[in-house]
Amino acid sequence: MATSKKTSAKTTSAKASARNTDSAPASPPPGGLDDLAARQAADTQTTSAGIPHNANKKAEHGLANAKAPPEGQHVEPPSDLPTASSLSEGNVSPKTGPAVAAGVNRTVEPLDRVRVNSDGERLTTNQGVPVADNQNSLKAGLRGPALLKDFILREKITHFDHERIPERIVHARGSGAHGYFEAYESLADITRAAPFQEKGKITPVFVRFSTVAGERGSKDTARDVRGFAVKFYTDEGNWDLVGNNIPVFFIQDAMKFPDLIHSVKPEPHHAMPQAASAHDTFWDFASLMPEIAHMLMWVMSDRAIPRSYRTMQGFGVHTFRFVNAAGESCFVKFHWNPKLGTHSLVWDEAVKIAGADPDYNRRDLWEAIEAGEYPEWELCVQTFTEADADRWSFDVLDATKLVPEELVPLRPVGRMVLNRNPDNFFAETEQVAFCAAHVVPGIDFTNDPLLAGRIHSYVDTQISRLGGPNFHEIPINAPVAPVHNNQRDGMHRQAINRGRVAYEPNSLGGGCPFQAGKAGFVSFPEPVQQDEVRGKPEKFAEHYNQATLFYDSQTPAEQNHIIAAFRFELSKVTVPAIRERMLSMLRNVSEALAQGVAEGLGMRLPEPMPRALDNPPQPEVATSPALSLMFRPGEGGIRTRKIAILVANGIAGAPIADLQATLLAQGAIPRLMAARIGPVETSDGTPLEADVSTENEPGVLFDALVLPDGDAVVQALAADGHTDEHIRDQYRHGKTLLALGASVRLLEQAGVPKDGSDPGVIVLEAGVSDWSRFIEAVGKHRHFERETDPPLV
Ligand code: HDE
Repeated sequence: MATSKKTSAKTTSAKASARNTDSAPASPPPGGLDDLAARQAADTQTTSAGIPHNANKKAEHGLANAKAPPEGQHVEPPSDLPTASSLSEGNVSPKTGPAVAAGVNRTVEPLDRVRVNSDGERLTTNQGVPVADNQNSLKAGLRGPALLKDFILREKITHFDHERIPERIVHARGSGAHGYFEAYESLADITRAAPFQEKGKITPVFVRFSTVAGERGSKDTARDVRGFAVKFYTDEGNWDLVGNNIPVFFIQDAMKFPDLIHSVKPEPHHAMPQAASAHDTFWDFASLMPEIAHMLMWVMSDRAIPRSYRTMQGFGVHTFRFVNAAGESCFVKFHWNPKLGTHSLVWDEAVKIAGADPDYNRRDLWEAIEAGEYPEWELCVQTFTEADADRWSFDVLDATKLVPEELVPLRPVGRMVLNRNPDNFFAETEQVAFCAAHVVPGIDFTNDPLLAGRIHSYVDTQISRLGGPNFHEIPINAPVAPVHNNQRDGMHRQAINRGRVAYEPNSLGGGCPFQAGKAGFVSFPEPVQQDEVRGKPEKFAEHYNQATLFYDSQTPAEQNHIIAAFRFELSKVTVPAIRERMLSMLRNVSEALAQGVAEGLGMRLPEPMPRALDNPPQPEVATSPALSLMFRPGEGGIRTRKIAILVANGIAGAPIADLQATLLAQGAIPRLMAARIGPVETSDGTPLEADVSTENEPGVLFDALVLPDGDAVVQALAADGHTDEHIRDQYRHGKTLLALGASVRLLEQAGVPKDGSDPGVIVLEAGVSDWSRFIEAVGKHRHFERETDPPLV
């Protein structure tokens, strides 16, 4: 009797105390009560008692922990009551929904959770209030003053007022797409990174291509390095490979990045020029930074004016580390090779396209994906050991150096396919936040001093661009891997974290979320035992060997383009001393290059620039064919090539229709071009319709040109100045021309040689409809063998 009294007194007291949030009895509450609050107290006590002390504390010290940290202590609570935010979480409404299940974080669920489809829906305000009239503001009388209480107008205008966010400091102009990465094989022996653990493993990706210097609305075809940033949504968190289309960089140390960017951006006093390096401040800086020599070779080459994002390589640039499950590491360099091969524009063409279609590369990417011509790249790695790196004449921590493929061949490890355009440019492409610090278990950094600055910079810049610390919750940035931590609050917080525990270690949350131990990201324990200094390693002082390697590995046409690019850029410099300094630098790269540029500028060659290193080491490799754009012609063929077929009234329609159908069947985009869009009168009654005009899509936007047969047509085209311009541009830019029958006159009029020696100028007799030579010539991309400087036409 006495016992039961005691029990019931304890029960009553437990129930009473469970209704307080600020104190409780000294002894543990009894379990098994039918009272929710008291059960919560009891289960909380049981959970907390399950972690009587911090058993991991001892193991936190010493090297063993660094290599293999233990898993965090955690226990399973007897019910979900201890970790609940409140006892009222079971009261659900259409807004709250049910309580969240264990381990669930909806902020990382697939993007359909935030996608909006307004098909068939009525218009509402942001508060969900149906809008009756979207045409008129609220007024006191039809001709009266507008009223301040028009909350609908004010909400609409206020939102509009804030529709822009700051653009990226660099890489402001960009285009993105979704896709996937597929592993060819398991790389588990060298890395534990999730995308490489098994053959056929698919990892979703989002990719953004960009230019660097121009503002958000600048032209796509500026001479510039292109960003090639890939966000892998891996099972173990996001891995961002934030690379470029050029494998080396301008500078060696993050300390110089703001200087580099200030020099290339529009000059601060008058904000000119836009998206261009051809001005004093860039070349002033460049000519004082000899480590830039190698990168200058790449950006003055046609690599800096790609034909398409689909036809450019990508590179991780820095040396990274692969780390396997046993903690063993090797160095790794990443390469993306496009299936379509590497193809570029030529400068005169890039300049004209900038006016005709500033969205040239963006449009190309969008259209290819819409057409089901999914862009594809092969991911290749170069892996090597610390001992290999020590032997080489250059330092693998120096981002102005590459590892020649002759030293370490490329190993293909998977492919990336871009198969989905974004639903909304702003929500996805603009708000995506790449970060060089986003690595996953199995990928680690090296001590590259440029990379170190990047590990800091990206998060920092996003905090102001995207308005606070929670930009990782913007749907495009959220990982597909679960996210559980104690980071809380801040601007624009989306996640509603349950419960009262926001710290670790804890016992009240059963220890959760607990540290993953060696299943988590374990930094490679690179030994560091040196003095704290500001300085560069000795090998960083060699500035020219790889610039020479690059120049010497180019085909003659590519070398000529490099000379012409330097000539153009330096001719825009207004201070002769800067030109002179640049020429003296070029003499250390190649006498032929320096001589060519000097001639183009009407200058004498100055003395070579004094070198930072008196006795430079012998390079391992003198030429590397892989550095030429011509090395990777790709699959060839004419898929997605744009071909203009000129038409005019009076044309024989049948051969044109046949040619168009043949080209289309092979994946090209043949378009009928006339002075005006609309139906064309054909001599044989075949229905033809011009869908593009010489005015709305100038010829420079096409990869090839077809001139039609027929006296009347040729006469009409000969009388239109656009025809001449189109033919000349095609010829000058190395593109393929096909003249049918009488249209050979148009070639003559434009001054194009048609002696049969140029495989890209094809003349077919009237009535001949064998298109194979034309198709083969278009597949070659360009016919540089016809090039002269200055151009013939
Ligand atoms: Fe970047 N870079 N970078 N960079 N970078 C940015 O981050 C920075 C460097 C690259 O499509 C910024 O979100 C520093 C090398 C790409 O959104 C910023 C240094 C390489 C993109 C930044 C470098 C890159 C960026 C600007 C020297 C090639 C665009 C906006 C230490 C391996 C990603 C942003 C996208 C963007 C800093 C050098 C590639 C300011 C400090 C080398 C592709 O954080």
